[in-house]
Amino acid sequence: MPSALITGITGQDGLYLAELLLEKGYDVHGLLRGQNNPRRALVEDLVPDVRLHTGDLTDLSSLMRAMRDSQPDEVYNLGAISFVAYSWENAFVTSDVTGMGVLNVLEAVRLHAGDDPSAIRFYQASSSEMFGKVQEVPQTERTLLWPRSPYGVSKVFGHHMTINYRESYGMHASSGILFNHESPRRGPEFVTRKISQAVARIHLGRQDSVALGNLDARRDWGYAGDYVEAMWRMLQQDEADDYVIATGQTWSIRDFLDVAFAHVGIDDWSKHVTQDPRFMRPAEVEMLIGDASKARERLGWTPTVTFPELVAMMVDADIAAAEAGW
Ligand code: NDP
Ligand code: GDR
Repeated sequence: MPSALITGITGQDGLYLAELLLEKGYDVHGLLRGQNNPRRALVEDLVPDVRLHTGDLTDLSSLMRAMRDSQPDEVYNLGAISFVAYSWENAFVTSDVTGMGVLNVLEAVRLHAGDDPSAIRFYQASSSEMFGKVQEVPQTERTLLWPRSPYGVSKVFGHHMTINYRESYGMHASSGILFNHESPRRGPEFVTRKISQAVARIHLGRQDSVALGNLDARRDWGYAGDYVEAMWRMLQQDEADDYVIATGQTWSIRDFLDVAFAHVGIDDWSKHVTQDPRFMRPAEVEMLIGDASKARERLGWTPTVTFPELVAMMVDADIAAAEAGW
C-alpha cells in the first residue's frame, strides 16, 4: 500500500486530496498544526482514515518527525497561508510559512530519503498568483513571473526552490501551477464563497447585501475536486516537471455575481452588492487565464466541471447549509 503525507490537510484541497488518495488505496497521513486545531474535528469526520501528525511548516524538526512516523512514498505540500489579502498585513509570517515552509519540507524529504533523494516524490502547490502583473495571455509554464503580493512572492520562492532541488539533488519534485479552484469547502474569506454564502442568505431573506472590493478582476475558476486529481497524476509520471492547471476560461467577479444571483432568480443584483475600499488590494492581479495544454497532453488531465456548474454547486450547498442552521 503506498503511503502519502499531506501538509494542509485541514484546507479545501487537503480534504479533497485525502479522499482521492484513500479511494486509491493509499495509507494517508496529514500534518496538523496547533495544540487544539479547530478544524481537526472536520478532518476526523470527513476522512476518518487519515492518520494525523502534529507539526508546523516553520518547524523543521516537526516535519522530520512526521516523515519518520509516516514513511511516505509521496509528499504533497499544500500547507500555506493562502489568503492573498492577508499577506500584505502579515508579510513576514506569510514569507515564513508559504515561502520558507517549502524549503523546510524539501529539506525534510531530502534528509529522510538519504542516499536516493528521488525515492520520495514531492508535490509543491504553486499558484497562478505568481504571474501577477499580466505579461502574456494565456499564461503557460514559461510565462514570466511578476508576483504582486507578499503571498505571490513567497510562492515564487517555493516554486523556484522546488525546481532547484529537482536540478541539484535529482529529487522527483513537481510543481503544479494551479489557477483558482473552488468548491463548497472553500474558505469564506475568498470571493467565490463569500458571494455564494451571501446569495444563499439573501435568497432565504436573512441578509440584504454583501460588500465587496474590485468587481472587474478576472480569474480562471475551476473545481477543486478536478484539481487534486491533477496533483496525483503529476506524481505518477516517470519524470518530475511543472504543469499549469486551469480551465482556459476567464470570468470577472461581476460574471460570478450574474450567475450566482440568476441561480436564485435575481437578475439585477445591483441593490444587493456594495463596494467597500476595505476589500480593495494595494496591488491587484487583474487578469488570469491559464493554458493547460501540457497537462492535457502529458497527464491526460481535463477539467470536468464548467463555471456555471461550479457556481450553482456552491450556491446550492450554501442554501442547504443555511437551511440546516449552520
Ligand atoms: P487553504 O487555505 O484552504 O488551506 C491551507 C492549509 O495550510 C490549511 O490546512 C492550514 O492549516 C495549513 N497551514 C497554514 N499555516 C500552516 C503552518 N504554519 N504549518 C502547517 N500548515 C499550515 O488552502 P487551499 O486548500 O485552497 O490551497 C492549498 C494550497 O494550494 C495552498 O498552498 C494554496 O496557497 C495553494 N493554491 C491554492 C489555490 C486555490 O485556488 N485554492 C490555487 C493555487 C495554489 P490550518 O487549518 O491549521 O490553518
Ligand atoms: P485570489 O482569491 O486572491 O485570486 O487567491 P480571492 O477569492 O481572495 O480573490 C479573487 C479576486 O476577487 C477580488 N475581490 C475580492 N476578494 C475577496 N477575497 N473578497 C472580496 O470582498 C473581494 N472583492 C473583490 C480580489 O481583489 C481578487 O481580484 C486565491 C487563493 O486561493 C490563493 O491561495 C491562490 O494561490 C490563488 O487563488 C490562485
